[in-house]
Amino acid sequence: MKKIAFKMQLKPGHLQVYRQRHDEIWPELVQTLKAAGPRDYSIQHDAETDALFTTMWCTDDQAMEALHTRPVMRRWWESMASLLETNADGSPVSIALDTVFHLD
Ligand code: RM4
Repeated sequence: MKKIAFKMQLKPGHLQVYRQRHDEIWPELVQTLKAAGPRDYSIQHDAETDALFTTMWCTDDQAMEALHTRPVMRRWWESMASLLETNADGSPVSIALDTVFHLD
């Protein structure tokens, strides 16, 4: 398994709605995410910059890549577009973060 870390950018003033959307995450999306294999998936918010730091353990790179084309993922991203900085294709802007220390 490998650890994946990246950051996304929340648009200012949208934390409450962003949190609520995840509290009410679609069961179909949860199933699709779990089937792709990430474990211990979490998103942390930096109140100073509105950056969203995301970490997860990944078992299958290809399944994770394939997630990006799944209709439910595309619909979720579409529903998130007013909250997050997005790319032209609607996916959230995701900047990879390098691990510089890990104590197991
Ligand atoms: C995030 C973003 C990610 C998605 C999670 C569940 O805000 O849309 O791409 O994996 O929600």
